[in-house]
Amino acid sequence: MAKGRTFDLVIAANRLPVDRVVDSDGTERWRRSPGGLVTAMDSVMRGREGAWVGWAGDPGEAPTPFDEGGMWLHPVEISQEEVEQYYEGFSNDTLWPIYHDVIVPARFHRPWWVAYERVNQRFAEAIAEVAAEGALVWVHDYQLQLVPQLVRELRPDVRIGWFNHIPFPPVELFAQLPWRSRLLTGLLGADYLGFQRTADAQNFIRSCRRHLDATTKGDTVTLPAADGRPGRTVRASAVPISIDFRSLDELARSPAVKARAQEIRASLGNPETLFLGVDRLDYTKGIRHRLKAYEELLAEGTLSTPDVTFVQVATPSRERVDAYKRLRTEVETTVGHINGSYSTIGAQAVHYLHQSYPREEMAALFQAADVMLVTPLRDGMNLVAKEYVTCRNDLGGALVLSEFTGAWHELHQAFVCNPHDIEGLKQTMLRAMSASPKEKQRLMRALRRRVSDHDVLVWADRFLENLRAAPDRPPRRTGKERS
Ligand code: GDG
Repeated sequence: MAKGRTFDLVIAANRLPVDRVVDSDGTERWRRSPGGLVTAMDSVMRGREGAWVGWAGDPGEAPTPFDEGGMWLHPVEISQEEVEQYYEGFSNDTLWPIYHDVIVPARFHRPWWVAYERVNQRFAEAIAEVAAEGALVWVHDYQLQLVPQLVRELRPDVRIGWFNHIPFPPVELFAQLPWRSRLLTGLLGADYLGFQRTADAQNFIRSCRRHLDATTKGDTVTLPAADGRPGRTVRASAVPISIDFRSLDELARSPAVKARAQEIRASLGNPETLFLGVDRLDYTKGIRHRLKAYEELLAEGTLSTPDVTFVQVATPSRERVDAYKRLRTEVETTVGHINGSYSTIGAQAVHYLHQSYPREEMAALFQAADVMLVTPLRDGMNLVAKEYVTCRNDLGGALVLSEFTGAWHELHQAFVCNPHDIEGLKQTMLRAMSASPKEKQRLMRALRRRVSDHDVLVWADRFLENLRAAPDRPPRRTGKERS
C-alpha cells in the first residue's frame, strides 16, 4: 500500500535492524537484531518519521517494505553470489582488513569490486525512491561508500551524510586499494562525512589530496568542477558514536539484573576476581592477546584458580570468511589449552561462550565482572567499553582499555594498555584488579560522567547538525518528476 511513500529522514545501512525468525508453529516474524549500529539508530529514529533502507538478511528476493515499531523498513535485494562477493568478499575480506591496519592480509578480487558497485547502485536507487523532497539521507559504514555519489546523481535535492563506524586507514594502507579513487569520489558525493576520531577524518582528507585533483583546507575537501559537474566542498570531521546511556543504566539498576549478576558470580564459585571479555569473534578485537596475557599470569603463578576466572563471550561473526574460521580455531585451541593446564574440578580457568545473549544477560555479566578486558588491536569506537561503565552504577569494577580503540580517546580514566605488549598488558590487568575500591570508584565515576554526557542522542544530534550546516547547499528541485 505504501508504494510511493516518502520520508524526510532516510537511514541506509547494510543490514535492516531486524532478523526474520520462524516460530515453532511455523509462523514468521521480524525481531529487532542486536548490535552497535542498531542500538544507536533505534534511539535516533524514536519520535521521528523515518525510513531505513537495508538488506533483510536472507539472500534472494527482498520482502515487501513494511512498518516495524514506527519505522518504515525498505529491504534491498542481495543475491547469494552478491552476499559472497559484495559482503563477505569486498566488504569483509578487502576493506575490513585494510581499514584495520592489515591485521590479516587483505584479498583483492575484481569480481568482488564489480558486485560492490552493483549493490551500492541498488541501495542508491532504493534511497532515491523513499526520500522525500529535500530529505536528509544518512548512509552508514564501509559497505556503502559509493552510495553518496550515486544518490547525488539520482536525487540532487537531498542532503547526504555518511558515517564511518570503523577506522579510516592511513594514506599508505588506503593506497593499496586498486579502487581507491572511486571510493573517495563515491564518498565525496556526500555533504558531510563523519568519523569516529579526528585522526580518521584526517586520514581521509590526506588520501583525497594524494589521489584526487582535490584541495583541502582544515576539515574540508574541495573538488573542482569537472565533466559538466559543479565543484563541491565537503566537510569531514570527528563525531564519535555512543550508546543509549539512560536506557542501559535503567536496565542495569533493575532488581532482576542485579540478582542475576549475583547468581552469575555464585555459579562461578564467587571468585575474588572475575575477568570478562565481550566481543564479536573478530581478529581486530585482540582476544588472543588477552588470553595469552592471562595464560602467562596463570603459568607464572601470579594468578590461580579458584581465586580468579575469566569469562569470554565471543559472539559468532562472519563465519564463512576464512580469516574468521582460522581465528575461531586458534581461540578455541588456546582456551582448551588454558583449561587443560590450569582448571581444577569445579574451578575452570576460562569460560568460553560462543553464543549471543539477551541484553539483560549482558548487563548482568557487566555488573558481575571485576575487570573488563577491552583489548582490540584496532577498533573504530568499541561500544562494549561504554556499556560496561554504564552498567557499573555501583561504581565498582575496572576497565582495561586498548589505546587503539576510538573509545580510548574519550575514556581516559580507564587502565590503558597496548595489547601487543603482553608484559605491559599483564601488569595493567594486575593493576586494575588490585586498585583500591576508592580509586576504582573515582575512575568509574568519571568514566560514567563522560558516557552519560555524550550519549547516542548527543552523537546523532551532532551528526545531523553538521549535516544540515554542511558547506554545499544542494539546489532545490523544481521539476514534477516525483509525486
Ligand atoms: C562496529 C565497529 C563501533 C555483542 N555480543 C552480544 C551483544 N553485543 C553487542 C555489544 C555492542 C555491540 O554488539 C558490538 O559493538 P562494538 O562497538 O563493540 O563492535 P562492532 O560490532 O565491531 O561494531 C566498532 C561500532 O561499530 C559502532 O559504531 O564501536 O568500532 O567495529 O553493543 O554489546 N549484544 C547482545 N548479545 C550478545 O551476545 N545483546
